[in-house]
Amino acid sequence: MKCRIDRSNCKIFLNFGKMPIANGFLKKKDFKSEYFFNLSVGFNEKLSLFQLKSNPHPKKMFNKNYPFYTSSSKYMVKHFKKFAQWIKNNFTKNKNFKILEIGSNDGTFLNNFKNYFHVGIEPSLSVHKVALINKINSKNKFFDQTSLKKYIKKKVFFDVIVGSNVICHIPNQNELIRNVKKILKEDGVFIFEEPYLGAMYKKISYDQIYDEHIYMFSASSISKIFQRYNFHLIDAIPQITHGGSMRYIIKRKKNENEKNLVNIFNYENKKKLNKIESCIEFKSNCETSKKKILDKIKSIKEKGGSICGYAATSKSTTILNYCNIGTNYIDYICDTTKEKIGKFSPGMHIPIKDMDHFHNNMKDFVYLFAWNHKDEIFNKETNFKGKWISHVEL
Ligand code: DWN
Repeated sequence: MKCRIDRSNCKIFLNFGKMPIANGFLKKKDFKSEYFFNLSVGFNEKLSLFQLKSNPHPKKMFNKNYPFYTSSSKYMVKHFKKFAQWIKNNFTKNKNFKILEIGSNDGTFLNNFKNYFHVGIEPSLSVHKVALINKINSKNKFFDQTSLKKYIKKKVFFDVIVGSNVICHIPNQNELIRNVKKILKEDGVFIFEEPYLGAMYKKISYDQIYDEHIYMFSASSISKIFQRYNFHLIDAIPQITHGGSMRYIIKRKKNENEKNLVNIFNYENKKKLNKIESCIEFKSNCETSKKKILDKIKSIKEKGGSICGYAATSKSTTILNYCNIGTNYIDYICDTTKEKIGKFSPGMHIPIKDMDHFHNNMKDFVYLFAWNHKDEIFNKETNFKGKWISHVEL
C-alpha cells in the first residue's frame, strides 16, 4: 500500500474485515442493497501517519442523510463555546476579522461567531439546513477548489480557518492544505481538533477507526505533513473531547517558544507513535479487547441477563461488526437522533429506539457506545440501576 500523502510504502498491519458505512442507519427494505467495504489500516513511518487503506467515496457518507448533529451533546456545545472564546482571545485582533469553518455541521461552533464575518462549508444537507435555521452563513459544499473559487477571485483572505473532527475525514490532504494556503491570510492560523492517536492507543478505543476517520493524527504526523507545504505546527493542545483529542495550531511562521510541542514530541517518541512497533502492539490489544468484551457479553447472556445499547454512535459500527454483535446479544440501541430512530444499525441491523423506549424497557446491562460522553449520560440516567458496560474503561 502507498501512503495517501507522500506515496511512500505503507505497511498494512490491521484488518477489521467487511464494514458498512458507519453512519449508514437503514430501513429493513434496504438491507439487501447495503454497501460494504474492507476496513484495513496502514502506517507510513516516514510521515508517522496512521491511515485507512481504502475508504468509500465521501459523497456516500456526507450527503442529504448524514445523521450526526454536533449539538447532540450538551457538553460538546459548551466545548465549542469555550473553543470559540479561546480563538476570540487569541486571534481576533485584526480589524475585519474573518473566520471560515471546514465541516461546520449544524453551526454549533460558528453560532459563537455570528457577529463576525464567518463562513461555514458543510457538504451534508441535513445538518447544513439546521445551520441555516440557526442563521449561520453555511454553504452546502465540500471544501474544495470549486467552493473556494469565489473567495480566491475576490481576494477574500481569512484570519482563522478552523475544523473540528473533520480534517481526518478528508482523503486528499495535499489538496486540502493547498486550498487552505490559498485563502489564509499571510499571518493567519489554521486550527483544528481531531481524535488523537496517542489517546486511541492508550484507551484501545479502536472504534475510532471507521470509514469517516481516514487518518488518526499525532503531533508528529501533523508537523511532518504540513512542513511539506512550508507550514509549521506551532502548538498542540490536548483536549479531553471524544475520548482524547488534540488541537493543532498551524502557521506560516515558526514560533519562538515551542516548549509545549517539544514535550508532546518527546511523549510521542517515548510511546513509539512514530514506529510500526506501536501499531503492532495496538493490533494485538484490539484482538484482546474483542475477546474480553465478547466473553463478558456471552457470560451475561448465559446467566440470563439482558443487554441494550446506549447511543447509536458511528463508533459503534466498528465494534458491532468487528465483534459480530447483533440482536443475539443486544436487543436494541437507544439514541436521541430522530433520523436514526426506527431504523437499524449498519451491518448488524440492531433496531434503533428512542429514549422513551429505553426508559420504559430498561435492561440488566447497557452497552455505552458513547463512552466519550459518559459524564453527560451518567448525569441524566440516574434512574438506571443496572450495570454499564463497554470495551473501554468507564
Ligand atoms: O468525527 C465524528 C464525531 C465527532 O462525531 C464523526 N465522524 C461522527 C460522530 O461520531 P459519533 O457518532 O461516534 O459521535 P458521538 O458524539 O460519540 O455520538 C453521537 C451519537 O450519540 C448521536 O447519535 C447522539 C447520541 N447520543 C445520545 O443518544 N445521547 C449522544 C449523547 C451525548 C446522548 O446523551
